Amino acid sequence: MKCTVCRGPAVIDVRRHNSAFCPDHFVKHCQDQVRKAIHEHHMIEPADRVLVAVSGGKDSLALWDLLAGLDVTADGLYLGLGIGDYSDESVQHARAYARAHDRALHEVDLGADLGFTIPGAAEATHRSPCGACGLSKRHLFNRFAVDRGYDVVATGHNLDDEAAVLLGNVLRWDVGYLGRQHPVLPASEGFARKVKPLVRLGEREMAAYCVMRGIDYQVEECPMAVGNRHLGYKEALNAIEDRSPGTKAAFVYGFLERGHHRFAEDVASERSDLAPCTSCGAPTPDGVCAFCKLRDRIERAPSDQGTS
Ligand code: Q46
Ligand code: ZN
Ligand code: ZN
Repeated sequence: MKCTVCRGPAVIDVRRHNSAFCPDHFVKHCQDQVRKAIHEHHMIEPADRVLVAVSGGKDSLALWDLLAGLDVTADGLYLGLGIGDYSDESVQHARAYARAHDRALHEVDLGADLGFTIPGAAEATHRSPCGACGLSKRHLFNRFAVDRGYDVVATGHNLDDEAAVLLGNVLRWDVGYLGRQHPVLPASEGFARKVKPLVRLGEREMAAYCVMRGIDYQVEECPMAVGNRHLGYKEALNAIEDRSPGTKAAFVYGFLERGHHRFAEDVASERSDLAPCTSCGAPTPDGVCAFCKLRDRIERAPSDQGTS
């Protein structure tokens, strides 16, 4: 296998691009895809202050590294979810990267700073851990960015993630989620801009990128993900992609080009009907925001569940 660019020995093939790359040109391929995504969707302007949501996994560390390679200086924010050894190890990877590359890493710990953990929240609310986790991440990353003057929150969602979420939304025809599924959510009163610069790169490419750049990352999957719907969609899409390389990209890019605007109008007015949460001040349609309601439910649950 030879590098498509320089004809030197290739170490990875990218079937959807019908290409193979040596290490140097693979890194360049990843940078090109991120640059293209940023440019195409107007994700980041030169003067923006950028906050990367860092989990310690391959995607977020690769994103942080790729942004630096494109001269986008970004700080990181690690959110401690309290998921046992998985969280304990993840934060070590995030800190090690920050130390080695001299980057600022902020940390917020759900247990120490907010009094609950994700397993505790799941138990107290009898709901899936991922529901409480996603809600907490969205709320806390945004709040941190707004409070500290960051313009943009960048997350490591990759092409596989976006394809799996899109498949789930289409299978249920969830038009609200389809209207909000986009690599850029613009800023508005109380919200920083949210961007997904890895939307043109797959999971396998991100793992390979970390290996080639010598980035040590959390290789374990979150134990709470086992058996969730999202993983099932990823497996189904992988089976299709295996037979027809390029299907995931066609699915996601085709939606963004030709489908998204049909659903976006329905949700366009959503953000104009918000008022500050009476408890924390975050914009919400309901008086008290979903995050404060979650915390309230956890606090009311029988003791010994909130911080387990
Ligand atoms: S971290 Fe959180 Fe994921 Fe773990 S609990 Fe679910 S949502 S699976 S990206
Ligand atoms: Zn090459
Ligand atoms: Zn609130």
